[in-house]
Amino acid sequence: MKTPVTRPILLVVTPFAAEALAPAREHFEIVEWRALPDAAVFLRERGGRVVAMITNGMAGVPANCRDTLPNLAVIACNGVGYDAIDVPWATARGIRVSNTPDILSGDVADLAVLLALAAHRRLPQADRFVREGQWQAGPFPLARRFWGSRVGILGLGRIGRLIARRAAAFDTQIGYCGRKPQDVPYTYFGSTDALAEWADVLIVATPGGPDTRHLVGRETLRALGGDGVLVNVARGSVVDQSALIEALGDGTLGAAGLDVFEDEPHVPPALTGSDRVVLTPHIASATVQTRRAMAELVVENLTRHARGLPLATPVN
Ligand code: 8YV
Repeated sequence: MKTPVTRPILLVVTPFAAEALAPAREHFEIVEWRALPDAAVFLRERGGRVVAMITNGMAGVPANCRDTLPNLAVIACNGVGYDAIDVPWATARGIRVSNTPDILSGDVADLAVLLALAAHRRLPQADRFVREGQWQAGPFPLARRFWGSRVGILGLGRIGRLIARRAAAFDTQIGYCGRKPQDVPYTYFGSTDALAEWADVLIVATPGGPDTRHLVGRETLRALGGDGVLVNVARGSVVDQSALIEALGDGTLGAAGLDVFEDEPHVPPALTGSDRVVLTPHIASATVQTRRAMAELVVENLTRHARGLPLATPVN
């Protein structure tokens, strides 16, 4: 069989496991966006051959690709959140978009509970206390209890529901806020601030994007209170980070466990230097098993597209 003179290109914008790409090689020539010596030259000379793209919910479609890839037909988002991808723009151009729902929910929920526990019991501070030899000078200060607390979940979607299930095992009461009440045995609150007023710990599990930008602001943090804990495993954009820093600084808020930030990977010194926070580098889905499953699903969506089949997990 003759090989076509030009092969369609799959443009890989964000870091992606090379071994997972094997099934895609049958259909596409793979080009790593970050390895290109000159993106402008690539777009000019080979942009017309790009039919598929892998990106994630933070990077989206690079700005200089929006009008330079006339044959782009599918964008596979390596993540459940696709807030940085302009889906209406893609749909208007007939570009299919997919994401990776469900398979990462358990890991994200695990990390949410881990951060809630670690922020309450001050796990990193206690670890440092032992390592730095401070124990010989006296005991570690008392922390706060997590079990039995009121856990408010902002966004009771697939991930929020798993967080609720896990948190309930700690004999907590569960409240939630979302677009509408659901058929669940948890207490519904009609606003973020009302949920925060009730809750001891507020766990953010809502999608990112313009609709939820700064949903957690100064008032929410004040309502959560000086003994309250904020956990964010969603997107940095959902929390007003300046208000959070201020609230942690003056004791308006007790503590925070954060996996996501407003300007990743940059985390301001006011957070890295704070004794009231537990910080992780956006790792909620970062286990070997889940990242492998995500990569396989991304590639499955691309190969299904190449075969003219419906996508496995379409967004539009
Ligand atoms: C990943 C995520 O860190 O699924 C999401 O929305 O933010 C995370 O799972 C990211 O997408 C990695 O590419």
